[in-house]
Amino acid sequence: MPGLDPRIHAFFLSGQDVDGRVKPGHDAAGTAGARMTYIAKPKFHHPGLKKNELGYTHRDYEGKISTLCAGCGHDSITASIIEACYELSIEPHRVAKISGIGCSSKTPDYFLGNSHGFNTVHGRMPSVLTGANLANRDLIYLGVSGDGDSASIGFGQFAHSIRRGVNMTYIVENNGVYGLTKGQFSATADRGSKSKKGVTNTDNAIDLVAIALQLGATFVARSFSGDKAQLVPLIAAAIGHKGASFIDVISPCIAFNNHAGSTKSFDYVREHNDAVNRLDVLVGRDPIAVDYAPGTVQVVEQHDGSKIALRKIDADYDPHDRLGAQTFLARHAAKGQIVTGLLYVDPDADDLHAHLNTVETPLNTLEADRLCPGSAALDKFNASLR
Ligand SMILES: Cc1ncc(C[n+]2csc(CCOP(=O)(O)OP(=O)(O)O)c2C)c(N)n1
Ligand code: SF4
Ligand SMILES: [Mg+2]
Repeated sequence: MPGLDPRIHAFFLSGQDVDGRVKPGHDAAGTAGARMTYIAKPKFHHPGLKKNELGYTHRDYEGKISTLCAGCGHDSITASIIEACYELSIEPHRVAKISGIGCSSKTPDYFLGNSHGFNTVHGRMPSVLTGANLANRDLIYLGVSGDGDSASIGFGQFAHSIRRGVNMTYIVENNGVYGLTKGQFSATADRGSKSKKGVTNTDNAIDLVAIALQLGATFVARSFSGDKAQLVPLIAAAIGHKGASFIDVISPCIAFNNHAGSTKSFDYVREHNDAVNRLDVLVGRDPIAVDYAPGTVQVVEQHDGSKIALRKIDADYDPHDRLGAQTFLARHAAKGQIVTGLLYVDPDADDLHAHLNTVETPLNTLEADRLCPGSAALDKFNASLR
């Protein structure tokens, strides 16, 4: 790499990433020929694979081969995102997937390989997503983040993107630790939970679902990476929702937070999971097959015409009552229960573009004279602000 700063050159040659982990395809010394940062999936597949309305198979919604630890909850969320996009027959080129830094933020590399992607600085996914969304409202925005990325360094960014009502599906892959930097407690770790080495967390936890409700998110859900039947339709419904959709997915880190004493382990979540509803999404075609528990059904129509068929498990739970959802969550959290399902939805919500009355045409297709209408228009606008 001629002309490159020698320190940057050394980094590229090194077998370790910025966090000191051995890069995939490297040995620690970074020997020649081992400098591969990702593993592409082979293109061939069985000719009989099922196709969606666009004629695409699941394989068309996949990305590169995951380099996460085998068994990591994040890989199951990747599989659910692939499934939801396949089921919705989304055109991959219409999706922008944006993430921060962390094992969770690496996952957009493992799904939707034919979509737009931007891996931002740690905790800065929401502002980059907001800017992209304002410039081009025609794309489907998928923000993927971690509990460290969103509840610690990116907490302010998370809050403002939600309160502004950015039209996006914001997914936090929540394992209660900084997985990528080897398992420090994150801000979502419950007070009293124990690290792998037995250290007790003495700080209070941030509940991102409670915060999202308080900040005015218009679609709020919690799920578990191990519950694909619940998670796939939740993601599909969130994508169909116009406004800020937030899904907190408990996603156990098998390397650093899957032991007794952790409240984000597979066993703990299975034992304390209290699902309030199950849903199905209908978009002018067969509903996504889900594993329903018995109960009443309520149909919620969204702005794009898609319908959410909500099967209530807790008959008293009303997903249109923001205040009720907040109290319900707090009461269950105090008992150590993890409430999952669609917790709140406002089917008539609008988004940041509606709040700001922005132009409907994406900026990259707006004619030059409309993009820059000249100094007279600027003078008039400035005068209106005085
Ligand atoms: C500005 C900045 N600060 C700190 C780091 C170090 N760092 C990398 S990932 C990470 C935490 C990741 O945790 P989380 O978002 O929960 O993702 P996980 O790995 O658990 O999926 C930290 C602190 C960084 N890369 N950049
Ligand atoms: S360290 Fe934890 S979060 Fe990261 S890939 Fe491994 S299991 Fe997943
Ligand atoms: Mg984490």
